[in-house]
Amino acid sequence: MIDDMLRTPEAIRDAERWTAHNYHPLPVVITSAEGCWLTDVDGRRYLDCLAGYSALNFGHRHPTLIAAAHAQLDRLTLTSRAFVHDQFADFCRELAELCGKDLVLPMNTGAEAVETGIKVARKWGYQVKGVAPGRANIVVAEGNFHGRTTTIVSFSTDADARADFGPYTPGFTVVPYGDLAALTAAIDENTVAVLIEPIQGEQGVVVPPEGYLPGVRRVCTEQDVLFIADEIQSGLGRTGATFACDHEGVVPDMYLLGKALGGGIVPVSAVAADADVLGVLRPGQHGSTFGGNPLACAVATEVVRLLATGEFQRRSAELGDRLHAGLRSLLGRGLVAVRGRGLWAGLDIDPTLMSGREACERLAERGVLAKDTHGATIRLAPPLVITEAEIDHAVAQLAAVLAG
Ligand code: IF1
Repeated sequence: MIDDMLRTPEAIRDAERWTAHNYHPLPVVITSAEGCWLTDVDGRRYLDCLAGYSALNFGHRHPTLIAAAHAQLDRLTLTSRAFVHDQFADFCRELAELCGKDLVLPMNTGAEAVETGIKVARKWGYQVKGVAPGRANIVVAEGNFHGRTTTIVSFSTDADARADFGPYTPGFTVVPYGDLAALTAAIDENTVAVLIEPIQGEQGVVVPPEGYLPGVRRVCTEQDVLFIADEIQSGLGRTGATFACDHEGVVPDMYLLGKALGGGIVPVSAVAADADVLGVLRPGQHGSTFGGNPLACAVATEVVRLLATGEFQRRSAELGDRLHAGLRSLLGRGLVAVRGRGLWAGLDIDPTLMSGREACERLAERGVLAKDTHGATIRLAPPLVITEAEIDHAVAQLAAVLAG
């Protein structure tokens, strides 16, 4: 009887009827959100510990970002890059300064930033490094996740992400993540770049061994190879620093950014690099209808200004310590491993207890939303506006789920 009164089942049926089934979402239907809290169509509230896969670092509908969006909506939303607009320079300059780079190329989705990075690295390889035409190679890592385009899945090691999408794009060499010797051995005269996540997200928030990132930096410098850091998920405050690379004092040749850059309001991604790299592009060689549009720039400029204060990075570091201490207390009490940095954690649940999916379903029943990655691994990535009490609440609900 009670079920018939709930709006959730019908809303899920409707959604499933009219969409491709490329996701298996949790059975929750969200209708509103603020900060870290979501409300579903039946009035139930949830603490968001996924944050849109790190696209909601500033929480749902951060007032500064919403205000910037509203103001721009009432002025100008799209011009295409055929013309300039008055929000463009501020966004590119302020993001370039945040990254310590000369130039920014704005796109929309993370995959577009990754594809842009691949194209620029190849062109740089031919025109600057002198790699033989058509021979450019990029070294990538096992367990990578860089998006869903056919070129990107060509070098994926995840069968679900890659199977039956061939023929695949050549020009990529896969090496074990965290293995500097293997990466070094894979570099030859045709290598134009190394493309890695400083922390692997979808693989389960895998932090590489101390010294790996500085090693990649050194080898790329020595071999005249571009170090491309995919900070689309790890960047913009998530790990307790502006970029995950910052923890080891590493500056890549190219930052790939996305997700939180759009403030959880509009898709905004970007490539940031110096002129000797991004300068290889000439008019007509790359572009995007919506890339760098006025609404995106207005929101993303405010995102950059929020990050420029360092407040969110500090929160992520300090509250991340509290989160990880709480999670480590569950080792041996249902958790077999905890990984991560700042307000970003990958948890391996004892597979004899339950799957990651089941854990997330039980967490949802207790009003906490999280997402499994593979098998018995779940990730926690709450908005960086979460409070100590909310962190303690999330850990307590996880403890209760694991205790059965
Ligand atoms: C899905 C997770 C997956 C990314 C990194 C580029 C992109 C992503 C490091 C592409 C996107 C999203 C995509 C979404 C689920 C989520 C994800 F890792 F975040 F959990 F899939 F692995 N680089 N990650 O994490 O950015 O084109 O999506 O804007 O596709 O299921 P995008």
